[in-house]
Order: sequence, then structure tokens, then C-alpha cells
Amino acid sequence: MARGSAVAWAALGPLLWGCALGLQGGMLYPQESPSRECKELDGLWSFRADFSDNRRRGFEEQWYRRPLWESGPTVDMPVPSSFNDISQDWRLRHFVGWVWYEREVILPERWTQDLRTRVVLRIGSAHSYAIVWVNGVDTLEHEGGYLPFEADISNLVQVGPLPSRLRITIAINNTLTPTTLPPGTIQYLTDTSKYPKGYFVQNTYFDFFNYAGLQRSVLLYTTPTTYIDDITVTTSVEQDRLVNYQISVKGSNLFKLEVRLLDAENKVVANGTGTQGQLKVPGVSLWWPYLMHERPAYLYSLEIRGKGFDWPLLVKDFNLLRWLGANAFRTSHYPYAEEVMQMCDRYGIVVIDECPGVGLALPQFFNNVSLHHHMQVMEEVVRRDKNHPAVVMWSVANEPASHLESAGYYLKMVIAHTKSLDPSRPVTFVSNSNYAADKGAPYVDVICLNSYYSWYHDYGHLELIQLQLATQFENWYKKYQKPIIQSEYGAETIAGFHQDPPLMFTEEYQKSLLEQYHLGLDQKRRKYVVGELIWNFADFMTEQSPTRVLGNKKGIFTRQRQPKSAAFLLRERYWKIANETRYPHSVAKSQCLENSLFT
Ligand code: GCB
Repeated sequence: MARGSAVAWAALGPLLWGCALGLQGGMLYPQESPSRECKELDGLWSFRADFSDNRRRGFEEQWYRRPLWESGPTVDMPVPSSFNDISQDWRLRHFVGWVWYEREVILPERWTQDLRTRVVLRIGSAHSYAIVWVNGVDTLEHEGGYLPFEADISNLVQVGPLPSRLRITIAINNTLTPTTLPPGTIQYLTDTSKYPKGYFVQNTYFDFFNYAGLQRSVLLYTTPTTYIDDITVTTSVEQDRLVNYQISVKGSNLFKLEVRLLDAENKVVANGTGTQGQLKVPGVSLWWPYLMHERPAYLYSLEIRGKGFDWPLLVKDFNLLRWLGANAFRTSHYPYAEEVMQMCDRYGIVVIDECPGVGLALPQFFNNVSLHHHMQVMEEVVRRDKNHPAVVMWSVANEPASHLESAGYYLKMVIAHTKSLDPSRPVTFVSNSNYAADKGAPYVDVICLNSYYSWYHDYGHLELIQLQLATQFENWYKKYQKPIIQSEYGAETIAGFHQDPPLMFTEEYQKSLLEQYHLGLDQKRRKYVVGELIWNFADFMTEQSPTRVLGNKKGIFTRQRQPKSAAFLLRERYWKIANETRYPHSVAKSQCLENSLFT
């Protein structure tokens, strides 16, 4: 066990215990402009997983001090991507511990010589704990995947006449512990008749594969030394169609800010000056979701100044959403790449923006360290996504064990904190509808419910769905009197499996199950049920288990984005609803579906 503990620490790595809440600075999406240049570092990086018993050889031998190839063999690793699926080595697919990435970059001379230029290293996400060195100097640490982080590295690159060559080394640990988000546990199997010495497994409590690595873009960008660090835009439509802006400038007090609001045709419709103010927009065009207005997704721009992510796949997915007549999804179960959020703004797709609070299944996961970290993560999500018109709600978790006493306080605190970060948007968490004694529901604005009638129980009894669904809705509405979204429902379906009368796992069963749900949803749709999201958009990878056939197959599209029969059923339904409600602006009903872009 002594050895076990050493491995536990190794797998865990250093964690930021007890750091203060409150984020330093903003997290604007890097965009080229007359005053900012970007240099993408996507492409092939050198890579090594630390397979040593304690997983700490990299630290003991200080691999960051010299080029990675000098301390042992490396392989090519594409960035952005998850390291798990790239090689044929099964040990890498299931690896738990530290992996090392390295890339050399040659910087433009101006970046290293011009002291009025700030050089920033930005990592789109690193799942889940990352340490970054630049030329061997410890530069940055970050806890939590799926969100960007960055460091000003000007003082490391502007140190003399010549250092235009940079070596960036990033060590990433994918271990999930009771205090990470999502949480997990490391279990040591000590029966030496069955397991070798020191054998451990990573347990998780959620239903997707724990892909890891540099899954979004890494880039360098510049700003002037006096620069806009953050922008917050809020709008009000009740009175005078006002756009309120607040701009944080760093580096100097000597600056002048001019603010221009441009419409979709690039015509200036309002002007302002200074770090905060209000712009009046006469005859404003509001941002409406797809199918809810003759001109949906109207965007203004305010001028003041990833990718496992894959553009072709992303555009294909948005085309599929349009084809279906869907206009919403939830980022289940973590924030998606920033480029996905931008597409939602442009395509009129409403987003419930969910943080990686998934797998909160055990009582010991609701501890103070986790709470603190969870609040910090919500700050990072809101900081990153607050200015997206497509984001209509924050979701702080998916199916936490919210019937537990300790979960009540925990959820109350995370929800209150999120509301204080952004009072303009509702907050929810997604409940397992079985948790009738839900301790968190009193604090949310909207109740989101997941249920799997005739799937995880009463197998095959499709005839029970309408009754069970009606009972679910009535019980929850009676108790909380809040709008409800059916946030998951669906059936595992292997494309090409057919059976009539329907049997589980066939395309016919998925269709029939959805049909029964739709009959039940239609009973409540005009009352308090304000949205429906099927589970799931496309099949996705999970850990292997007896209930998963090469991953979760509840997609209405395959992983290759081909439709199963249910996709046509949903298409008919969504377009019918769209045609019924087009465009009664006062009624915010959306037909939605869950997404598994997993970028
Ligand atoms: C759920 C979870 C989701 C799973 C789904 C399922 O309730 O929220 O992560 O993938 O059920 O298919 O079992």
C-alpha cells in the first residue's frame, strides 16, 4: 500500500489546494486585428507518456529542461487531438497519469525585440491538470479541462538580442480524483492472486470516454502593452433597447477608448467612448433562434478595438442541425470549443452552457475543496462565454446525486455563485428524474429532467412511457412550479439493426420510443414543458462495459454522421413544431436536441 500511495500521488499530481476564488483577468477569444497578431501552434508536437511505475520520471529527470527527444523516445502527436485514439498502442488509449507534449516555435523578430508588444501563450484546453514550461521555465499551471488558460510570456521571449526560438513543454495529467471536475477515484487492486503489484484503475461515474490531451488549439498572440483585457456586454430589451458595455484595460491609465456598434451590414448604429457606457439602438434587430424569426441569429459587432476540434465536422454538424429543424442544444457535459459557441451565435442555435460537473455521484465528492473548485470553474465558463447571445442558460452540473443532504448545500452555493456572476441568465442543473427528493431543485430557475422510460427499466414496455412521463411531469411541477425541460430521453440503437415489432437496440425501437415520448411531451408542451432535448445527437465513445456496444449508441446519427431512422422522425416533428410556432415572438418554445460534438 505504501507503493500504492506513491502511485496515487503520482497519478494525481500537484493540485491547487485552497486557492482564492476570483479570476485574474479576462479571457477574450484571440482575434487578429491591427493591434493583435496570432500564431497558431496546431500541428505535430513531440509526445511521450510517462509509463514509469510512479509516473513521475518526467519530474525526477526534469524532462522540461532540455528538448524532449534528449530524455528518451518521442512520438508525433497532432494538436488539437486526444492522445488516446491516435496510436495503435492500447496502453496509451487507457493511460492514466502524466503525458508530455513539446513544440519548438520560431517567433517573428518584432515579437522578441519590440518592448511595446506583449506576447501571450494561450492553451484552448488541457484535460485535466497542466503544467507549462517555456524554454524550461515554469510558466503556468491550470486545473480543469475544457476551458482556456493563458500566460503573458513577454519577459521570457524578450530577454536579449536573439532568442527567437521558443521551446514549449506541457505536462498534462488526466487523473480524475474526488476533487476534480468531473470527479473520479483511483482504485488499487491489491489481491496479488489476480493483479500485479501496484495495479490500479481509474473509476469514473459518467458516460463518456475520458479523452485527454491538448484537445483544442494552442496559440501565441500579441497585444500592445496597454491592452483590452476583458469586455462584458449585457443588453436590455424592455425599455430602450440598450447595450451596456464594460471594458477593462490593463497596462496604463493613459488611453482613449472608442466604441462602435455595427449592424450585420457593417453600418455604424451607435457610438460611445470610455470604459463603460450604454448604447441606444433604435429599431433594433434582436437575436432570435433558428426558425423563430424570419431573420434569425442577427448579430451586431462591437468594435473596440481546437480543436480534437475539427472544422469540417463542425460545419457538418451545424448543417445537420438545420436539416433537422433543431434550434438548441446543451453542451453535455462540459463547455465546448469557443468556435462552436461562435457558430451557435451565427446559426441561431440556443445553448444551455454546461460545465464539467458530471459524475458527482458519491457523497465524498460534495466536499469543500470540490465546491471551491466548482465555483472557480463556473467563473471560468461565465468569463469565457458571457458575451455569446446564443447562451441562454448556465447548467452547473449533470445528474449530481442531488437527493443527498450534502448535495443541497453544495448545489445551492454553486447556483448562487453563478447567479452572482451573471444575474442576466437563468441557472439550472440537470436532474435525474428519479431523484424526487431533489435537494437542489428549489434553487434553480428551470428544472431539467433526464429519464429513460422503457430503456433502463421496464425494458421493451413502450406502452408505459406516456403514463410514466405524465407522472414525472405532474409530480415535479406540483412540487416546484417551475418551467421544465425534458433534457434527455432516448434508446441505444445500432444502425442497421431492424426488427418489427420493435426490439431493443433496433432502429424501430428507437423510433417507437421517441414517438411515445413525443405523445407525452405534446400533452404538456403548451403548459409548463418548455423544451425537449433528445439523447443524443450522434453516437459517442464511452468506457467499455456490458451495457455499451463500442460506445453510447443513442445517437440519431452515427459517429460518422449518417442518419438512423429516428433522425427522419425527429426532422418531421421539429419542422412541424417550427411551422406551428413560426414566428410568435412572445412564446419562447424551442425544440432541441442533445449534442455530442465532444470537442
Ligand atoms: C444520462 C447521462 C448521460 C448518459 C445517458 C445514457 O442520464 O446524463 O451522460 O450518456 O444517461 O445514455 O445513459
